[in-house]
Amino acid sequence: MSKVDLLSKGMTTCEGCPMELIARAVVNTLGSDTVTMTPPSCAAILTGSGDETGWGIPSIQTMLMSLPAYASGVSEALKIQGKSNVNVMGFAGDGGTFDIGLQSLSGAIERGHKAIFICYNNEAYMNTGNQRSSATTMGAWTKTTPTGKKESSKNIDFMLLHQPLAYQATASIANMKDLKRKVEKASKADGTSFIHVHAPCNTGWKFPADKTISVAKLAVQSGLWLLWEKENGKINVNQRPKDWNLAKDYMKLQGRFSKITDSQVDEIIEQAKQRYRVLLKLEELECL
Ligand SMILES: Cc1ncc(C[n+]2csc(CCOP(=O)(O)OP(=O)(O)O)c2C)c(N)n1
Ligand code: SF4
Ligand SMILES: [Mg+2]
Repeated sequence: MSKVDLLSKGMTTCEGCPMELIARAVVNTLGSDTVTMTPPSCAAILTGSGDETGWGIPSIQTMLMSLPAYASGVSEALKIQGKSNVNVMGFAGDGGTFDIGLQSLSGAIERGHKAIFICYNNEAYMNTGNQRSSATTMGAWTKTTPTGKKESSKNIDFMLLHQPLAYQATASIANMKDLKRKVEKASKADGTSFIHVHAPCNTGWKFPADKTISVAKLAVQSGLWLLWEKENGKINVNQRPKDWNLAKDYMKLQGRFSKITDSQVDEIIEQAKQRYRVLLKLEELECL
């Protein structure tokens, strides 16, 4: 951990914001030799505009569709300057990662730039008022899914298994030690890293601000959010689901699921079980 907090206190994020918590943990783990960038999103609050920024490190406000292209450029420039000790960290939401920035992310991974991409997944376009993204869970209310989202969330982690990532992981604010360990691994990886962090957003998901960590814990314990990593071609599951039925408690805490149907709940749990079964099979392989 760095000795000083590399993200200012008193940012104008919502009370109980998971994104700010993730950003603080990530930047303080990476340390001051880091350059960061955010796209338009809630994370842009951290980067700020004009003369003010919350980061205690160099930061760039990028466009939504091309943060990974900016990161590629910064990474190559640092390489030319011989600054191999500087981390390049992209910090984007699900909209900027799963949807609008996906092409650029895929290109950066394919070229293998040394950069760490953190996706904090709050499952919607929150900064523009809570519109659905491809990461939104089925059945969830958003401004553009007033009767609940009909489609399943995109499984970006499995999609990226087929891209040449030097390090890949999922993480959660329910297990900060695990998150920080993964960030450290990503900083040492020789190539592109991707860490996908669950970000229960009390404002958009409609639960009390003091329940952010409780909601994150229920997601992990219920198996709706699986913690695993892929390193040197090998998959490791880091935390086993405790009880699939906790998925119902997880959803009951959140107003966004007030219109979800029983069959959608069953389908979501079945999909989570299936993802877990696939992960366990992949874990058996020596190299993927
Ligand atoms: C190309 C482009 N399309 C749309 C927008 C408008 N826009 C700004 S922030 C944002 C939401 C981004 O959502 P996400 O990446 O999930 O981050 P969050 O706001 O949830 O933190 C959108 C759609 C934009 N700035 N650029
Ligand atoms: S909308 Fe959600 S992610 Fe955005 S600042 Fe508020 S709590 Fe954080
Ligand atoms: Mg989002």
